Formats: sequence, C-alpha cells, structure tokens
Amino acid sequence: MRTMTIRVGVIGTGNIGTAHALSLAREVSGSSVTALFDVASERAESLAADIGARALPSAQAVIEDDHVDAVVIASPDGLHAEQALACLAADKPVMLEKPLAPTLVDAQRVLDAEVLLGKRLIMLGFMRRFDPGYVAMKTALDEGEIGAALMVHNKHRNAFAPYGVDSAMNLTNSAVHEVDVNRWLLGEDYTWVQVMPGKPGPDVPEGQFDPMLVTFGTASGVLVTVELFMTAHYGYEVHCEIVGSEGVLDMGDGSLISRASAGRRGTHVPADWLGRFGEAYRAELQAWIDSIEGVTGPTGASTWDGYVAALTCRQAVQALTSDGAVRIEIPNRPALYG
Ligand code: ISE
Repeated sequence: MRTMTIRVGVIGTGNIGTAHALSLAREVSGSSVTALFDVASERAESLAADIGARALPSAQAVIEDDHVDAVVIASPDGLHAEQALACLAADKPVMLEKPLAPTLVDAQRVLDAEVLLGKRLIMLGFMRRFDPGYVAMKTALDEGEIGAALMVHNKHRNAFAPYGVDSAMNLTNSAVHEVDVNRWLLGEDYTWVQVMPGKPGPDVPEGQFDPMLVTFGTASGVLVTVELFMTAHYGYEVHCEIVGSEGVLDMGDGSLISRASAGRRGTHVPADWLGRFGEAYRAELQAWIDSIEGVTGPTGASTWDGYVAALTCRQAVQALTSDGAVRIEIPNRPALYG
C-alpha cells in the first residue's frame, strides 16, 4: 500500500536526465520531481517550468534540498562518483546512471563508502535488466528451457557515437551494458576479455576502433561476444542471442510488430536507446521508487554490480592494446550485497 510520494531531485537534464524527469513527473506511480540542476541552466529552467519543479544552482543544492527525498544522477560520467558520495553522505537514495564511474579508483571509493554506511542506497541505471525482452530471456534460461548456456552473441550498434569515437570510452560507457546484462543473464562473472578491431568505418579517427569485437569468457567457460559499433549510421540496434545445450533464445531487434505498406515490409529501427529501451527505463524507475517507498527491498543493479562492471571494462580497455586475452579477477563480494 503506497503511503507517500517520493520527491525526486534530478542532476543533469541532457537526453536521459530529461527523459527520467518527465517519466518520474508524469508516468511513474508514487513520485514527483521537485528540483533540477544542469550546468546548462536555461535547459534546466525550461524543464523545471514544464514539470513544476525548481531549477537549483548546483548539484549539491539538489542533494541537500529539504524537498528532495531521493536523487537521480544523470550528469557526465566523470561526475558520477563525487555526486554519489554526496548522496550517501546525505543519506539519500540514488538512481545513478551508468557507469558507476569511468575509473576503477572512483568506483572503489563509492563501493567503500556504501559498505561503510552499511546499507544499499544506490541503484545503477543498468535498465536492460528491466527490458521485457531481456527479462523473458532470463526467465526462460533460469527455467532450463534451452539447457546450459554455452555462448552468447551480442550486437550493440549506435547510429552515432554520442561522445565521438573514443574506443576506451565506448567500452566504459556503451559496452558496459553488455558487461552487466550478460553477467546478470548468466549469473556468473567473467575471467578474461579480448578485443579485436574491425575494419574502421569512415568516421573513425586514426588509432580508434569502430566496430570492434569484444569477447569475454566466464568462470564456467561460456563465451560472450559483443559486436560494438558506434557509427552504424542506419539506426540504433541491440541484439542478444543465447546459445544453449538444448536450444537458443533470441530477443530479436526488440520490434513489437513488422510493418508492410507501399510494397515494402520491415520493422522500425529506433534512432537511439530512448526509442529502443523506453519501457525498460520506465520499469527501472518504477522499481526504484517502489524500493524507496518500502514496497520492495533494494532492487536492480547494485553498487557492487557497478564496481564489477567498472573492473571488467578496465580490463577490456587494457585489452585494446594487448595482443591476446587479458585476465579479469573479481575480488570477494562484500556481505552487504549478499
Ligand atoms: C548511452 O550512454 C547508453 O547508455 C545507451 O544505452 C547505449 O546504447 C549507448 O551506446 C550509450 O552511449
């Protein structure tokens, strides 16, 4: 039974921050948006006027505001750790957009602080865990429908590279989704990673890899391949196919329907991740609000999941300049994330 409305402050009003603010203000049950911050103050003020919130002068002002119960961090990756630490210090629940941090050092700082606090206040924005396609595949895999998973093939194609083609950043900011969702699907960690560059497309600066083929091996020997292509031009597309000992699970391109008209048949290709994962983002935010309100316990990806993803991505970045596979050694999980 819902007893209160969670008042949310949103830090960062770029594409995803704006999408989260609108969803929390208009679609999610049990939440309102009371405060916003963005360095682009006009953008924050315009969104604030649109949803009846206040545009505040800093991220810290949002975190400390008496009319903010919980915080969404959708700022640039390099600010995530500091802002998450400030939310922990203020004892306020956080929905922290991925990645936890672009560096393992900063990811470790946040993990240590939450372990010291002794309670889970952070949910990472690995929204694919809430996508109907991925949920259906995990359910079928866990129920043994295809036997034991042997290989997983992933494709992650962006029409454009939002931050320019920087191979290391594309691993920590984009492939990080496959790192988390395949670990979640398979229920195990990776033990090695190898990166092979494809033939570069026309937009790719010298020395950068796009497309690239990233291959992970898991503790039980499952091979996980990720085609990461950030300048596909034609649209945004994410695929995942699990090959099992008794069958295959494939969520396709996420299209609900096929269309035929004017002598052509096909499916819509979204322009970006908001188009493909809109339902996942909404479900993720609803689950977060429900967990804060006490309707459920902590949910979604934890700080530990974010830390493991950051460690795995750091090894993948190292593999960019290595001839072969690079080992991945995951430390023991703190009891808090039991
Ligand atoms: C972006 O930041 C996201 O999180 C999207 O889900 C991902 O597909 C895209 O490649 C990233 O740049």
